[in-house]
Amino acid sequence: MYSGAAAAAGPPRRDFISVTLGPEEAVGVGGYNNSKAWRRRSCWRKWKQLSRLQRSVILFLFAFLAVCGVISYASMGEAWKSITNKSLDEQRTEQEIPGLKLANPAVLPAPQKADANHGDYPELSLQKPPKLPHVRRGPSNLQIKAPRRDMRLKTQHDTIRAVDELVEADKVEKTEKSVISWRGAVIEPDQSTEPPSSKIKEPEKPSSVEAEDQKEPVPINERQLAVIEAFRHAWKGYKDFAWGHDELKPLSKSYSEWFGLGLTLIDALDTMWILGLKEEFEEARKWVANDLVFDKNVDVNLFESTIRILGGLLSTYHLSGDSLFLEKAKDIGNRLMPAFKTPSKIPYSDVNIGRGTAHPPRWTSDSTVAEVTSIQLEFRELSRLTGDEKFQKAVDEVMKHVHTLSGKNDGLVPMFINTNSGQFTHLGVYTLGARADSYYEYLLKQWIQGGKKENELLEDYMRAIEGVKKHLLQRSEPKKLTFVGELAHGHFSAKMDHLVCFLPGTLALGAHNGLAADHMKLAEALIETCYQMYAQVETGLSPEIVHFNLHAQKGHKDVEIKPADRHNLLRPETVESLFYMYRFTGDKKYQDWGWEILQNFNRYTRVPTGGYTSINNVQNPSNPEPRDKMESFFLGETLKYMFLLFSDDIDLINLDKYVFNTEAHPLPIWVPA
Ligand code: DMJ
Repeated sequence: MYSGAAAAAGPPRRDFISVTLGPEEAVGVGGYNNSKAWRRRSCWRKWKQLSRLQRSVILFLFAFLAVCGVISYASMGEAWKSITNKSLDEQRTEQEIPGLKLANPAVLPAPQKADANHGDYPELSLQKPPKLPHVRRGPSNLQIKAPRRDMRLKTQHDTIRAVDELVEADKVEKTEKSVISWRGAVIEPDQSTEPPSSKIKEPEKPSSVEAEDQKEPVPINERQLAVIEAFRHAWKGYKDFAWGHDELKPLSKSYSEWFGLGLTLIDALDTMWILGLKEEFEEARKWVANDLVFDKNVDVNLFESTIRILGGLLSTYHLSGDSLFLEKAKDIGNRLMPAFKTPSKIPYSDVNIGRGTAHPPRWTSDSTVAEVTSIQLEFRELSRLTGDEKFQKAVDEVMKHVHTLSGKNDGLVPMFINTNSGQFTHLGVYTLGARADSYYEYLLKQWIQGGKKENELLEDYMRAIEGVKKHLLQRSEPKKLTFVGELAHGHFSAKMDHLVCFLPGTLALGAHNGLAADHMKLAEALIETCYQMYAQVETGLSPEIVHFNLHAQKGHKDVEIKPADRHNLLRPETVESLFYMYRFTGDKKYQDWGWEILQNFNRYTRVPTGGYTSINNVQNPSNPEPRDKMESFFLGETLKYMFLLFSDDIDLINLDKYVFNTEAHPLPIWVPA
């Protein structure tokens, strides 16, 4: 296109594109005049000079450009929207664990790069995470530090790879250096948790907050890696031969059923979380989501299913933030409630969770004292989470009733209680072992859980420890080990169950919470005794029951073992107490003792094809007589306490924020210290 005026002035024909009316052309005609009217007139003149075809082409061109403009505006908007949404999604996903469909962000340790020791395990070198902005989400009663998903998962895989390599290279006993670090789950201390109100309220949920006080990560060390390896070996056996069943029979490569509820799997959930075994955890989670059904015509023991199943689900809910576990906990909690429908409100031992009926054992209407007084932490927590008081009311009533009962001996309780009369039965026998043990443990732990306000619980606990000192403490010969015996109708017996070895840990926990300092002294003496129950035995593993020598005899040790008592069920109590003792004193000898015990479990109870087994004879290293059973508490408790014992991270299940139930499932303290 060209301008006729411009052509008359003799400029070269201009290009079609140069239809724009350039100032030089105007200047060429009549000098520079940039007034709006002049420009309008000049444009109009030029427009009129164009042929119809040219005008049509220009109009078409304008129309085309306008349409293009509208279309591209619309698609840019979409693109912008999706960019914005994507970045929000990414932010959200960073606080979730893939595959877990978490209702709330996970709360356990964010594995992080260890700065030191890169040389030995270069593949484990992780970077120090960048500081993330502080984000507070969810209800304020439990503010828990959130892990960083990317770091956590990376370290998990690194951890597992490290374990594999450790096994392959048989480095377990050679390498001293730490390689991976974790930060423990922490409930923010500034937020208190109130007991349930009388109204049913929205479920309490764990919530997360990014760490404000980013501490240097504490590396996972070689001994912890050995625990992870042991756990994976045990899990392999369970997975290969007993998946979804209660217990593994590792020798016959099969399983046994007790309640038919996947007991080992549920007991092990929070251990897997704490050890960082997320792949195993996710697989187990799928089983819980798809296969765990409580609507079954099956009798379960109230105590065992409360401490293992309800406790395991609640703690896993707290650690993972995954509401699936709370839903399952509510379900089993409700199904256990018929147990409390007794004339005395002292619960029956057994409940049919499908039919909603409960009953005592066939031969008696008694329940065991330890059983009816060691379900409180779990039901109280269930009330707090659901806002439904009925759970807490039922178990508090039991404690209040037991508080008032006669038949105690300086705070020591008999072993049985009648569900009709509500009175103790079989009076006159006192033990800290089977049938009474966790009564004492839960007095202290409920007091801690509830924020140290429930004075009757403390009173009963303090009185009972005085009763222990007065009636049950003795010293053995030749080593003068302090031990807790039993009293039967005024006669002292120098018999001590391995179960009693929970006591040093509980005493230490009490002392840590401000109770008498002499409780700590007693704890130190008793844990030495529990260790000797291992060390003085041929396999280095404790029997179920020992008898202590009260009189020195040539060639005799402190510990005597009767043939019926020389089995070992992979129990946790000594390792549990070692964990508390190490946490509160920092004395490395407790870690060393635990390490010896782990090695002896590996030596005498490990089954090559997967799993660990109870043994019949701790006195025969050449044939410990495997029993072909791996108890669920080996994964739920023993290995968990081992891992925690070997950790130097006090925030890995901080004892000012969590209280462990008697099956080693950590539950939050309502008013953390
Ligand atoms: C576990 O089920 C619990 O620790 C309970 O309190 C006692 N018995 C076993 C472990 O020995």
